Amino acid sequence: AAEKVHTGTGTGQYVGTVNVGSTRSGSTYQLTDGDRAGHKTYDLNQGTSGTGTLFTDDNDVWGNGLPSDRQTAGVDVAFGAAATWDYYKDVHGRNGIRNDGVAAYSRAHYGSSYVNAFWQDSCFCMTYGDGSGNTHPLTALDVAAHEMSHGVTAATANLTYSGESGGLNEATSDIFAAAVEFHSNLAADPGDYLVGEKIDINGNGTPLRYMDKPSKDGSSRDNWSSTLGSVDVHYSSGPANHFFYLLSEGSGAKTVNGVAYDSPTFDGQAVTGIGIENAAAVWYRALTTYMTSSTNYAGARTATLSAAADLFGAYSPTYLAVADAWAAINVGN
Ligand code: ASN
Ligand code: ZN
Repeated sequence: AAEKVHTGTGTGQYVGTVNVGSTRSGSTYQLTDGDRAGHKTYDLNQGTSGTGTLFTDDNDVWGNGLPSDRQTAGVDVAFGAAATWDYYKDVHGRNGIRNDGVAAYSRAHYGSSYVNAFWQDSCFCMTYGDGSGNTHPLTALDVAAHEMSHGVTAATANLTYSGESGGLNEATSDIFAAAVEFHSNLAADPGDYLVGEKIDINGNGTPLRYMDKPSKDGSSRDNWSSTLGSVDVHYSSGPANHFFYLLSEGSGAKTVNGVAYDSPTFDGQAVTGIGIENAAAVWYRALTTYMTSSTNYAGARTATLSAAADLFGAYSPTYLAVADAWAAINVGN
């Protein structure tokens, strides 16, 4: 019978050296996290279907930080799943993605040079490619949190993945990716309002997305406009990401964990930041209590105002900051 152990350590490419949840089975260890409902991490070995093989190891020391060691990606994604599980449980009292105590599972090494990662409700699992040259895997902490949060959205508001609701679906994943990263407080990957900054997906050191000024990626929108619903959901997420940055940190230039931000606002609307923990609490309650599959940006505004009223009081300073942050992206003016 498998016996739970707590002694696994691993070195990922992005997370550094961390604890990983493993389980001993006979004379080997498995990457099965007994502390988090038995979440399993599999090696797809460049395949694109099934589960491949469960990562196993003979001494419970996993990966070496280099992509040439197959276990390295396993460490990053297992840690990402654990950190995201812990975040939802410890911060929001959510017991797993569906709040039913059941673990999802993770699959690393999907395909060859596959530059993406994805969540699927059909398998209740997330999957990660190895990136360009199989050396820039899409296995960073914020990517794992982003993908798992698609599962949370599907289990709650179930925002339709097109038009404005699709942008809000994408933004929800970016918002909780940032929240998980800050909450995890990893020396190797401190919290920021960038998405995918560890991967070097563009080969020039830039991240995939910027929440303080989404248009820095060349495609995302900074503010709501009547044409927002016609752009890709990874770009119509921009205004909601921008809202979340402004609500967390406020308008004006600011440096957080060594990253400099200067967030523009619509019509110069000033916003007083309430901190990322309060901002995430508002978004989580809005997502799980008020948003529905057809919620658009105007509906997200009323959902977050209702959430802020519940949590902090109607017309409290926090409630008013939420209203100001929406005005700062041209919603509710
Ligand atoms: N990685 C992408 C995402 O989570 C996959 C997709 O386009 N759905 O958004
Ligand atoms: Zn996504």
